Amino acid sequence: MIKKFETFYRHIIEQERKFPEATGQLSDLINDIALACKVVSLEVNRAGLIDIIGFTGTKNVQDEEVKKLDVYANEILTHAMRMGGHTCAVCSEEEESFVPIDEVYTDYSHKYICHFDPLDGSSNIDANISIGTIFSIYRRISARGPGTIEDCLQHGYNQVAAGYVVYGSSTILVYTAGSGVHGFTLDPSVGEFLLSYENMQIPKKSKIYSANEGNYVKWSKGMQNYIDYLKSDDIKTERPYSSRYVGSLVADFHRNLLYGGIFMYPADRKNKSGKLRLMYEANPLAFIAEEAGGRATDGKQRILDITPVGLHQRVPLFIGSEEDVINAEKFLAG
Ligand code: P6P
Repeated sequence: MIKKFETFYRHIIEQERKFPEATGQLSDLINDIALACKVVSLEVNRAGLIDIIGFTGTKNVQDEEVKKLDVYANEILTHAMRMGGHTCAVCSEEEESFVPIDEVYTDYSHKYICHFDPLDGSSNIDANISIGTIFSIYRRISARGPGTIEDCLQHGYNQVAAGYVVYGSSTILVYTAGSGVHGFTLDPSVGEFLLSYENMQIPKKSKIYSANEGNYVKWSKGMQNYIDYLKSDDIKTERPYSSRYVGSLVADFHRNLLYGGIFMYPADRKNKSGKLRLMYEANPLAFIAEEAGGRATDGKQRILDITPVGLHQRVPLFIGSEEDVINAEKFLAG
């Protein structure tokens, strides 16, 4: 079968043409993010050579050591959003609060909000393990001017687009704007993201589970029972499953999207709300997972239905193959 030779830009424009009322601003915004991620990819791939690996000596709002590449990625993405003219505010995992954006260009309505985790999995940077950028786009609620906290704290089901870029053996961008999930591989020789996965669908059932079993003793009995179930012998239900855990959400999610799998970061007796953040990790990946025929909940509730109360709110996350997530929920309720 001849594969389409389609750039990300062309794909976005094709999608836009399906909506006659579209002004092209969302297309511009998504392309601005893709350009920023190409720049980040350059630095991620050069980090070992130009000594920006290592700590800045500062800590972010999560009280985590900030790596130089984190800071760089955050600056690139925030600058791209500020200069792009299509967002009225951006919310970053690296920033305490949202960054309101004054109207740079009067001819744009600055009608979107963007949340992003500029460099997820950054603790893996100097081990040369895949890391990633996650983004999530909403329409603003306020009428005009710089964005407000109400613009930024919307339910995940209001997202108009979401995606991630995984910086690994190759740089791959995966996104959805509500019409399927599509993946693009960066060809560094031409500097373009080229279509490599069209209409991605996550297998309904898998044989892979991803969880940090170092937390086993802190998990609820239901969670422990589920992991024990996955590790026990039963040919009929293709158990035991394989355990795959990179410790970089984007890398684990991307593998499970391609091969099937369930990723779990549950609450535990130390982290009562789990570790991962609702607005710039769980919501964007949940939008993608559902568009790809998968499922994403906090163990009970659909991630996209969770009412946000804070920009850095954490939630337990069960995401991936639909049947596996449903089964996990049964054990958790048990
Ligand atoms: P743990 C990386 O720090 C991250 O936020 C996610 O990318 C990853 O899935 C998770 O934390 C790993 O957490 O506690 O297993 O090291």
